[in-house]
Order: sequence, then structure tokens, then C-alpha cells
Amino acid sequence: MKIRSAEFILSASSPWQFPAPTLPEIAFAGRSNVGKSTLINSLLNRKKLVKTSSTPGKTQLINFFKINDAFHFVDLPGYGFAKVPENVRQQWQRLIEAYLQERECLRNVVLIVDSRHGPTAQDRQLKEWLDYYERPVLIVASKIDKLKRGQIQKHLKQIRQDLSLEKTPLAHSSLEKGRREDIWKNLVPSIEAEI
Ligand SMILES: Nc1nc2c(ncn2[C@@H]2O[C@H](COP(=O)(O)OP(=O)(O)OP(=O)(O)O)[C@@H](O)[C@H]2O)c(=O)[nH]1
Ligand SMILES: [Mg+2]
Repeated sequence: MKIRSAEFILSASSPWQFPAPTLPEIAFAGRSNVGKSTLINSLLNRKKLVKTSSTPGKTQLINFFKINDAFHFVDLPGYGFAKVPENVRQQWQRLIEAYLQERECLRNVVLIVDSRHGPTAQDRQLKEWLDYYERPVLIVASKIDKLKRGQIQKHLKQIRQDLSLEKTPLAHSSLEKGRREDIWKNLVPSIEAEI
């Protein structure tokens, strides 16, 4: 995918702040610190368009980005971060669910799972929830540079089994450029008719 432009549009803390649903959207979901914002930067070939952090819970709002004036990337707040107070956690969950359930221009959800640890109970729940609402999901295993080469396939197979996937999930490492096109190839058909 050739990226001609990528710009931040807005951060939303409640659904009324979402931008008008005029462009197709791809959302990135997963637990806190799993590498959502890093994957977005990597796909867009930008180092710092989206803020990343080694402190979990960095992305607390839904952040919208406009790509090539044709579609949106949506960075969702991470879940499963233990240090968040219960009322804040519930507020995030409501916000994420409202987005995923009601957003009419949402075309694909990229669910990112840590390749080392595999899916958490919350990852499995979200996958089942998205299947129930018939939202197309692409699973990406992140941080594969942290695995020994010989271990990668084994971990990917385990994720496939844990989430009952039809195919082996795609893998990503922010250190390896080569894997991005594969992810793009799987995302483009969901927005292609509209861009
Ligand atoms: N080695 C390695 N580190 C990565 C990779 N992807 C992300 N990281 C690191 O993991 C940490 C978290 O990455 P983020 O992209 O901020 O994670 P996030 O899912 O957006 O986190 P929240 O916004 O808190 O939900 C950062 O320190 C990143 O540099 C990867 O592929 N390889
Ligand atoms: Mg983030």
C-alpha cells in the first residue's frame, strides 16, 4: 500500500465525538501494551504518528487517523491493564463496545495478540463477541522478534488453536519491514470497493 498522507484527526472519549461516518474504517484492538499503536505506525511507515509507550495504558481515548484521504485507522484503548481504577476500566469498555457494535463504517477489526503469551481470556472474549456481531476480524501476532526463530510457527499454531481460527494468524515485528505488506494484503479488500 502506498501511503500518500496520514494525519491525526481527533481523540474521542464518548461516541458523540466520533467523526462523521463518511469513510471506511479499520480499527486496532488488543490488550494494553500489546503493540497496537506500534503496528499502526509500522503499516503507515511513520515512526511517530501514533504515540507508543512502554507504560501500559498509554492510549486511553479512541484516536482516529485519516489515510490517503480515503479511509480511517482507529486506535482503540488497550484493555486488561490491572492498574486502571474499576470505574475508568468500565468507562473504556463501554466506549470500545459502543464503537465496535454501532460504528456503521467499520469494515475490519485487527485484533492484536502477543506472540509470546498467546491470547488472554479477554482476547478470546472479544473475538467471540466480534464473531457474534459478525464483524470481520484479522488476528495479528505481535512482537515476534522476541521469539526464537524456531519457536515462531509453534506459537502461531497455538494462537490459531486457542482462538479457533481457520488460518494461521499473521505475524508482525516492528523491527522487520517485510511483514507489513502481508497485513496490508489482508486489509485492503475490506475497504477497496470504497476507496
Ligand atoms: N521488540 C518489539 N517491541 C515492540 C513491538 N511492538 C511494540 N513494541 C513495544 O511494546 C511497547 C508497547 O507498544 P505500543 O504500541 O505502545 O502498545 P499499545 O498496544 O498501543 O499500548 P496501549 O496504548 O497502552 O494500549 C512499546 O515499548 C513498543 O516499543 C515489536 O514488534 N517488537
Ligand atoms: Mg497505544
